[in-house]
Amino acid sequence: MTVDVTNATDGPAGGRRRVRYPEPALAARAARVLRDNDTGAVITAAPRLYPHMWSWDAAFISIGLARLDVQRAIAELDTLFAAQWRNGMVPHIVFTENDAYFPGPDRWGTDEALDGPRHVRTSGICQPPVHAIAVRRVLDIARRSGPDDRIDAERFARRIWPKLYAWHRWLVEYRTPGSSGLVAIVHGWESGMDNSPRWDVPYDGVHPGAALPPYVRKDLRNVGDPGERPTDREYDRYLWLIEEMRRAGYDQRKIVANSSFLVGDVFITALFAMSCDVLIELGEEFGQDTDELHDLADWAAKARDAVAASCHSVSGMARDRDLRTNRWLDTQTIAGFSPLLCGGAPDDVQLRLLSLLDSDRWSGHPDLLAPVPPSVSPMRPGFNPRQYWRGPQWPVIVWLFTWAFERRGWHERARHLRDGGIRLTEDGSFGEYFQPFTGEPLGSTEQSWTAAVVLDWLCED
Ligand code: 2M8
Repeated sequence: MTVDVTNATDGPAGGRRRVRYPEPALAARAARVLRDNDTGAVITAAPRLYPHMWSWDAAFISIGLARLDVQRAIAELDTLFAAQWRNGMVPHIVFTENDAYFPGPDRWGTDEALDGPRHVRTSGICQPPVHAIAVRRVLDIARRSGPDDRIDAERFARRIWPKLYAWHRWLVEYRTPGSSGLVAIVHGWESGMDNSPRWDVPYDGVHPGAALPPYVRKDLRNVGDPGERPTDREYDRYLWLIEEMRRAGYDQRKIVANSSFLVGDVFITALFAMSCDVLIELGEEFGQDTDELHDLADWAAKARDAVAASCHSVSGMARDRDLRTNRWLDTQTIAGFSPLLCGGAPDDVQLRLLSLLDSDRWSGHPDLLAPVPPSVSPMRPGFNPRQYWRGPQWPVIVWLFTWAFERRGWHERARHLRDGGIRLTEDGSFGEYFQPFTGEPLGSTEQSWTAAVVLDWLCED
């Protein structure tokens, strides 16, 4: 589909009666969101709530951008990787000059960190490693769009490959402690699913000290209802973990050894396995060093094994592991389906997961507006259809499943999810997340990554 931005007529977005934009108009609106959120230097994650560049948002955004302008997509990923830390970490936020978000760079205090970049200010943690997937997608789109785009994207893929490898190596060297083989996070924000019930038990072990400097939240100014965002109690814990890291001078070894939160994240581990596969394919194509390709194959195999080993013996759902207490964390969240993303689980487990995903506990719940999985099962006690990662549906997560299912050869399933994703987002609000029963957009509207994945779906061949 050719996207005509002049088709982006203004109209009600997410009002009382849900509008349904036809696909060309929806694509045009999505394109306009990306254009409007472009500061010239970066595309912000959202216009008001998130006025900076976020790591995994930038990856998804580059995929949507590639549908409009391959050069701009490449520039976005180049900007993110220019902020890569010397040890290989890709930071979760690259800050712009805008000070409307808290915690900003002063609170993170990474300027003195030994490994941090010097020319730009960043946060001191990371986010899920989906960047190789984005590079692959940008390259594939560019190859279909014309010879100039193809040449540029191939040069770019070759150039960024060593940076991606260094990023993956960092995750293995610093973030795969202990014997579970799961990639560990030291803050719920690293998972991207900030206040998911996945983290409730480990956060119980985080006790903000009296030394927590006072702070004022800014996020609540930018959402209609504070109930859509994490609570103040949760924020105290988020901020306390930052305090701990600051005191450790952002030294990863110290943080992993001592921080009050250390969890093996099964969803990140599955994404890591898939991203390593993609990096191998790209590396083979562009003649990268065979030792490095072997490393990636080894890391992917170990990550897959770790995901498979985490599966619950009855439900089959994959589990995170609290690495401070050495306990599995049993929660009914979307992360439980991680083996469907990366594969590697025994056939019977995979079949159980597929039928669970289709059941009324998940995508087949009769009251869903769109048949795509919510962040938490609507049948789970504590499911909250409006609050952040505790129930709503997230288009980017749906995109990840469509991408993985397509790659696994499950075309019909991928198409079904993609259609559900369009149904969810066709109101043209590009909500950050959606109330699963009504389709009401929640959190921010004009969220860049939502616009990006919708564009990618709509422009698919
Ligand atoms: C949300 O996270 C930030 C903190 O990183 C926040 O709530 O302030 C999450 O949904 C995260 O996954 C996302 O990358 C970020 C920007 O969209 O917002």
